[in-house]
Amino acid sequence: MRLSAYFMPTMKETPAEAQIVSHRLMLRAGMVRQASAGIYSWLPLGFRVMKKIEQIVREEQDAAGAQELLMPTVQAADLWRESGRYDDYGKEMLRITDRHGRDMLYGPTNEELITDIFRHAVRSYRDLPRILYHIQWKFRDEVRPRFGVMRGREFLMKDSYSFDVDYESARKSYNKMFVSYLRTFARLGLRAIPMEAETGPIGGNLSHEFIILANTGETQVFCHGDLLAYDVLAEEIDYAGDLSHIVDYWTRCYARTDDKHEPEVFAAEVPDDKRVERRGIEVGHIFYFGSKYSEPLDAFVTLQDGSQTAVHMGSYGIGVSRLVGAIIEACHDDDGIIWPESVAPFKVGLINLKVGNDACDALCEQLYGPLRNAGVEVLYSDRDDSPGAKFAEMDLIGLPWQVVVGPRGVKNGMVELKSRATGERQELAPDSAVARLTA
Ligand code: 5CA
Repeated sequence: MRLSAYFMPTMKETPAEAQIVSHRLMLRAGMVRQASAGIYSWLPLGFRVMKKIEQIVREEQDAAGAQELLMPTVQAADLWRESGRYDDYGKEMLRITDRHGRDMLYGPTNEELITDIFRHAVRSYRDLPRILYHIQWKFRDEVRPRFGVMRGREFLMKDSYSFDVDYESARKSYNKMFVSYLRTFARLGLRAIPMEAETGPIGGNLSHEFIILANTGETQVFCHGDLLAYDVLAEEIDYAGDLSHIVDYWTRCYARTDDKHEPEVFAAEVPDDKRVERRGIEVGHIFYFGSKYSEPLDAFVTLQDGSQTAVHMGSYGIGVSRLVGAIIEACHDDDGIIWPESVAPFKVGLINLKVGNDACDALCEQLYGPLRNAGVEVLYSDRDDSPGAKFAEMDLIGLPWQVVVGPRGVKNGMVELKSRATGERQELAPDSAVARLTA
């Protein structure tokens, strides 16, 4: 993509309304624009990042055996009356009346709708277990939407739902999602720690929040420091096998959000020098709630002996749009964003320091073409701006690699390759730079 043709409305000033760094950087980098309180338009740069996150979430859900479908955003109120949540949900639910006077709502979550799909389709234990998921916009009329996309009113969530015949089987589904969440967040470049958590309006008695540590997080968390060193990607995962040893490993140390925190237990279980008390951002939340929805909504299956049982269910959420902000909270410096390569909107920023200089222009084209042909996503800074402005802009938007082409280097047939994360610079021949970036 040539920057001269790209829609990326960056800002030099720091927007006054943004209180936290991720919000400031997202506005400055031209990733989002507020449409109204807690509701955002995603501009091309931000949208690219969100799509990459979505794809990693999808790949890890699929690997765990979950199947993707798509439910609508607008739901009928009657279904929520059946579960009893229509009134319970309170003012957070956006209620809508259609032209026929029917009560509708913009879904804040989908337990009722998925249970409705399931009860009409499945009658026998033979059709279980199943895990279904979708990636869809939600609306919650939060009292205080804030911090940009971190606590929005409209936000993109991946929500999965599991259906099993009994607790043992449901626990296996829960474990699959638990492990797939660990892998998902690690692939996004994040260290997310599963913590015992309250279940709130979703319900049930078994639940973990996946938390990344950040000073701007909204939750106070307490955990054992050893959890910060675990590496899940090093492990071979067999989703068909028993995953309980991995879940046990990740849950044997103290890790709780403030709702579940017990200071005496924390003090007794965790040595002084290992106690971590920090703020955290909730990027995922998983729940097992048994028959909380299947019973009132009449989602029963017939077992082998002919008896009927309400299906055991769980639900599993990831805040896809929140993750864009959360990753920035975890990955930035004073100059701007530092994208992990897996979610970067482009891998390479190609900087032409002297647009209009024949040798510089030609060398840039000589890099731009082969990189693109090799499938590398390149943003080519081809506008006639000052070098300082170009460097600042590239650092702000945080692409992992910068290739700098200037008149001095061109004379010697060299370009400069800079890593945004480490700041390390290297002089290379253009071919070597291409080879390095396509390796
Ligand atoms: N039905 C369950 C799981 S599918 C559910 O709704 N869980 S949740 O309420 O915990 O939301 C799941 C995830 O969505 C959260 O972990 C968080 O990352 C994200 N999320 C929740 N509320 C917001 C919000 N207002 N803005 C942005 N992301 C949010």
